[in-house]
Amino acid sequence: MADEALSAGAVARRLGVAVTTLRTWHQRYGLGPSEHIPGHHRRYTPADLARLEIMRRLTAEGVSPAEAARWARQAPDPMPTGTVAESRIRRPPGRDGGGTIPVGRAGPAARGLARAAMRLDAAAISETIAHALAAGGVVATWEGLLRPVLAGIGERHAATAGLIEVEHLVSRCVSEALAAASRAKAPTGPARILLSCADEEQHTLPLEALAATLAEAGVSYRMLGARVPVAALVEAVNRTGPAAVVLWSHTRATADPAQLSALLAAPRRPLLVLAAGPGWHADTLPAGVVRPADLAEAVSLAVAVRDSLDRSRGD
Ligand code: B12
Repeated sequence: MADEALSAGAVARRLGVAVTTLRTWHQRYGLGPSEHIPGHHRRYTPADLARLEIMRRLTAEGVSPAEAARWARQAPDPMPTGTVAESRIRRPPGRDGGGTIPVGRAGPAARGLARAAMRLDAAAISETIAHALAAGGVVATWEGLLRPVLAGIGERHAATAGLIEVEHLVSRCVSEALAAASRAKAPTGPARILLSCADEEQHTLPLEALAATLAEAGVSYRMLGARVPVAALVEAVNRTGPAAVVLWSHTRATADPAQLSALLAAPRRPLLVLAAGPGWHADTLPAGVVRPADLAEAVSLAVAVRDSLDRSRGD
């Protein structure tokens, strides 16, 4: 049993609820961890987890916490699969908008985040992201947690035209978490990398993930953010002389290669111009523009340019 017992943080991530919610359910309704090894924090057993899962599902359906806790405490120990009780509890939830966000083969944290997103539970969304960032860093959090959930939201939206409120709330929580991670590691020194979205491009999250990864790697950058008209982008390049510019386009509609040509023709032409994002098409890019395949490649290219500049200046 000891091997399967979980900490409060692990249970919170699995269920997609905040740790403070677990604490409340423990203190008010007695749904706490039952395993106690002397000298250690109490741990949640599979039976505790099954009860909390019932609590979460019923409260999400609008049942009052006190009533939900009464049902949860009565659950058999642990609940057998396929029983009438289980099928009642596992029916599609009501208050959390119905259905789920597909996350493919992503792990329990991504499933927890997807559930928290469907409930519009901002505290749990933020806590899950912050925990992943602290535990695994930005690239692992982006690839293993955020990307699957964002892609799943996109998939559900394309199929149902719904979930716009979920998309907006999750986007905001992701932005806040990445900004906090960037601030915590804010590098000093001249910003030699310029990050910008293409004109009319509002998808900023991948660029924000890149910014946070650069901060983590100690690389200074300047972030222009969403919807940058080409004249403004060229103006920024001429005023700041970055070694590399990353121009993000998420959709075909914003991927006008003339923006890249304008960068290459700028009086202070950057050493490296990166066309990042699924909007760009390799065969329409001007010669000399590099297209990274993913976040890790974009980061290593930016770091390489920064390093070669430092070497040539003897920093
Ligand atoms: C969140 C979101 C929004 C938010 C963005 C908030 C923000 N601050 O970024 C808001 C609500 C603003 C939004 C608006 C719109 N959206 Co939107 N949005 C999304 C969503 C759900 C996630 C976007 C994201 O961050 N993706 C990140 C990952 C998941 O994307 P990916 O494709 O797997 O990316 C990989 C590659 O790009 C590669 N990569 C290659 N190079 C590099 C370099 C770096 C640095 C990185 C990090 C990665 C990388 O790795 C990435 C993964 O790491 C997507 C769904 C999706 N699948 O992307 C829709 C999606 C992109 N949106 C879509 C649409 C249609 C729109 C709107 C037009 C809706 C509307 N009618 O208004 C507007 C467009 C506004 C505009 N002009 O830009 C469509 C685009 C369809 C298409 N191909 O043309 C999508 C695919 C949803 C869908 N299935 O319909 N959206």
